[in-house]
Amino acid sequence: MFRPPVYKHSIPTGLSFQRLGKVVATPLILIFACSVAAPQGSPSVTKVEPPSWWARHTINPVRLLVRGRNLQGARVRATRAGTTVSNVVVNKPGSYVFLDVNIHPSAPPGSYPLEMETPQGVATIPFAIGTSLNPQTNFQGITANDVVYLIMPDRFADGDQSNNNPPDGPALANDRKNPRAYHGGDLRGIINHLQYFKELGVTALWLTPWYDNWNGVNACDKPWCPNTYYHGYHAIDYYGVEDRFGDMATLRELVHKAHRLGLKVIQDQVANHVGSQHPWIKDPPLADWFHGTLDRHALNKFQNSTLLSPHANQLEVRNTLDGWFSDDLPDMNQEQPEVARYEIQNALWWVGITGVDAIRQDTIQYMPRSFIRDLSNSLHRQYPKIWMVGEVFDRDATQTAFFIRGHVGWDGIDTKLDSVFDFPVWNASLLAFTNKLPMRALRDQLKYDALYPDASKVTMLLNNHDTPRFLSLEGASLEGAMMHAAFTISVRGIPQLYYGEEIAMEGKGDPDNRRDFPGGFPGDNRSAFTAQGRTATEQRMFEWTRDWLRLRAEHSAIRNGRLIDLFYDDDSYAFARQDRSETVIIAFNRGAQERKITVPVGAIGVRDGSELVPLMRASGSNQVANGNATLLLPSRSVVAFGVR
Ligand SMILES: [Ca+2]
Ligand SMILES: [Ca+2]
Ligand SMILES: [Ca+2]
Repeated sequence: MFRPPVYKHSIPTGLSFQRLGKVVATPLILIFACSVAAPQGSPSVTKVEPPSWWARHTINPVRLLVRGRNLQGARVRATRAGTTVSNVVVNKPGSYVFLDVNIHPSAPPGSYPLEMETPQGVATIPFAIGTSLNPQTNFQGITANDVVYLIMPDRFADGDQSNNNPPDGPALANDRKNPRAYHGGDLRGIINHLQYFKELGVTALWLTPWYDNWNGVNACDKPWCPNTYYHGYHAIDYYGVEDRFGDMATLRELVHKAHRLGLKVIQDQVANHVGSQHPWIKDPPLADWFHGTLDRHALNKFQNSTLLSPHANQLEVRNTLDGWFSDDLPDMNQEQPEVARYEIQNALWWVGITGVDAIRQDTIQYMPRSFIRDLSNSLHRQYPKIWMVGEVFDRDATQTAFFIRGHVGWDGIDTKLDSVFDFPVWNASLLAFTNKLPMRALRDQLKYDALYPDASKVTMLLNNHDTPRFLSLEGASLEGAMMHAAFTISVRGIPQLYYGEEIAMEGKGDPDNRRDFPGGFPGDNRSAFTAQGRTATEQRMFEWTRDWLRLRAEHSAIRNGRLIDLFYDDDSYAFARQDRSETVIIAFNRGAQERKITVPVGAIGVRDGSELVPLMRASGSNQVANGNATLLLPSRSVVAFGVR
């Protein structure tokens, strides 16, 4: 999530809730301003999180958070052999109970209700033991053999109009002319177009969050109102599927059908914050569940580098970790062990219940690094191949590299985070292919790969939902967009595309960069899902993207080979991707004139007498002599060469 406009500052200047020094959080701080002395009624249960778990899980016992009324004095017991209950703690207002459920390894799947008793009565806590999904076909992780495709479900395709008008959704919430309203896209719409992704050649779908969000409309007198949470980043239920997108059965169907086609699915998780309409806001399970309250909290000043610097003062560090991302995004306190436990179980539950292959973690740097490590370790303990990529939205590679698996920071922590988005190289590519930096800037940025334990692990984004689309950048051209795409696909790392870029979609910053995919919605007069429905420009970009993805799929060196610089100046950059079996040379010429460049291929073991042959379209080959090859490069384009 990129930094949104600041809606309002709700705390007076000078009031600060940042904490000085590390606070050792006590497990249960039950201090509430007023204790209710009113007569207590019979207990009731309204929510159980998680609602189910699994036998023989790496987390056992599982800790439940039960929401309800009149829970003071509650005692809880299991009603069925195979489960036992312990460590029951009721919060002071009697609105939440924490408890451990120990699951016997041999307990079969089924319903395991718990019985809760207070002096005023008895209530049932529904709970189930689920059937584990097959690890051969689920939880597969992401590697450089994959290509990720980012989708905003609301903006991609409306496959089920029956979910467009939930009972609590005002009419104003639906408006395809309002870029901040719901447009009707959903999970069924994605299921209906799975073949499109196969045709394009991507292998993994990252959907923006499917947690249930508030169905209402925010009103204000600012230009960004009326607005809705169509994007999914304001969860009101960490265990619910957005009702406008579908339900759990549809989500599981999507993952299952995607897997059958060889497509993986990545869930967008947001552990840093919830939406301001979450029931926790008015009634937090614990006094320190959040950093502050809706009325009294610090705002994040996004001094990201204070997280990196060993010399930062704690006032700034705590603001960056504890400040709210915006006034309406309450910041979770992962240093409260009950919060950390809740969030780690939540991440595991989604993977286990849906079979997703990977997680994209939003705004990850605003959570303690020790929590990122514990989350990563817990995920990998249960699902050895699972993969998590973190959003460290920063153009400084020192910052992004600080958060990736494989090195211990000055703080003694290795986050074990599998991947980070490569915003630094992405930024250099945007600037180079819109002629704002010389082409050698790509090589100059890539040299900072020295900061990563393994630079092949980074996720190389083409664009995302928080950034202007390429064609709406100043200085952009279709040829520039094509070179940017080819670079993203052929440089090291795991490529990540953003829906619509493959059809040369335009769009400035959020929310203009989240336009509807043509043909995905009832009444659309054409469909860009098919060649017949695309404009000539859209078709040209689609074929180009598809062809480069095919090239990547066909050549192991492009996916997993070493990256070796061969040539760089103002208008050209040429590099090799080389593994044990082959060498591929990718050469860019962004200039207006055709040109020849001489590259020292002898230095990478290509022998004199070999020929460099263009891999994508028939044109002349180039003989290697005296360790050099002279490559003919058409203007404003890129050529991939193989060695023969
Ligand atoms: Ca719909
Ligand atoms: Ca909803
Ligand atoms: Ca935070």
